[in-house]
Amino acid sequence: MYPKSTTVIPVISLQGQNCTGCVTSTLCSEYPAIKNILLDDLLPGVKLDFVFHPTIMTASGNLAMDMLEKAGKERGYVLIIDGAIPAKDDGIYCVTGEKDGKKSTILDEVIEFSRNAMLVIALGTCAAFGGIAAAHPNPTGARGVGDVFLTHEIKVPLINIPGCPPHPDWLFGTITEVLLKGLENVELDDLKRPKTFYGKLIHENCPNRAYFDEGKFAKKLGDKGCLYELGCKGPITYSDCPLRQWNGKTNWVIGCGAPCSGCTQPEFPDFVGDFYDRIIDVETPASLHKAKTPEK
Ligand code: FSX
Repeated sequence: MYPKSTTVIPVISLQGQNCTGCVTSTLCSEYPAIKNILLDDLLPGVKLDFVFHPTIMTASGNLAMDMLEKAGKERGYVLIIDGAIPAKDDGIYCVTGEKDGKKSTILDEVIEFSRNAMLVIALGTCAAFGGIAAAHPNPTGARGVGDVFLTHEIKVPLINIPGCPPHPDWLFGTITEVLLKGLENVELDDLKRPKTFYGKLIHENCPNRAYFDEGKFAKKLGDKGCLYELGCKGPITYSDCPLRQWNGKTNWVIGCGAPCSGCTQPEFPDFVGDFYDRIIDVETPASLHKAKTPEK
């Protein structure tokens, strides 16, 4: 039991088609540490209560399904969904449990448990936009939560926290921002991503930006220079990875000398191009110079 003065916010976590990378990443939160998120107040007097979480709960089978059903009858919980939702063939490609002897699919659960939620968070690019699960030829009809909401006319507030995987701060920082400012005051972009974390292109804060501006491009991994010609998707990708970094600010993808894969974008993975393929239609200083120079 919690002190009477504590506001307890129930959290239900559902998992669809995923690699569990989103959960693994966010459970590695360091500031605050995940043990403090699970056991202590997130803000003074406000506590998250993870009532159903397939990866960390000890209950299984009927006990777990009963807990989910009971939690879903209460109003005002936060529903976190990670992984894509296969919609083809009535969602049969992602069965998460049984209810009254019948298979329960993630599609059924998203529809059922979204309706009483005060906020739905689509965690990870698969949940936000379909991601890897929806890559061509998408045999299961995988979709993001927003698409499912459109089809089933679900009008609950939705925030997308893409990333393959997403940074733990993007999830817990967003929940904290909602609690501090109120949902209506959290600024989202057109893709329902919080601007606090996805407000700028990687390109704008990249430590290699000066190389790009000078037209100095790495020709192979390990070279000094901008990684644009080696397939870096930083010029079209919104996230604060260069500033926030990963694993307790240890490093991040470009800091390790690898190109950004564009994983927070709805075009990922099919339409951002292969990992090491140069994105086209980006104006580099060299192409701008060429465009401005009259042909002889
Ligand atoms: Fe997708 Fe997440 Fe990538 Fe994996 O839940 S966003 S494949 S990190 O696990 O769904």
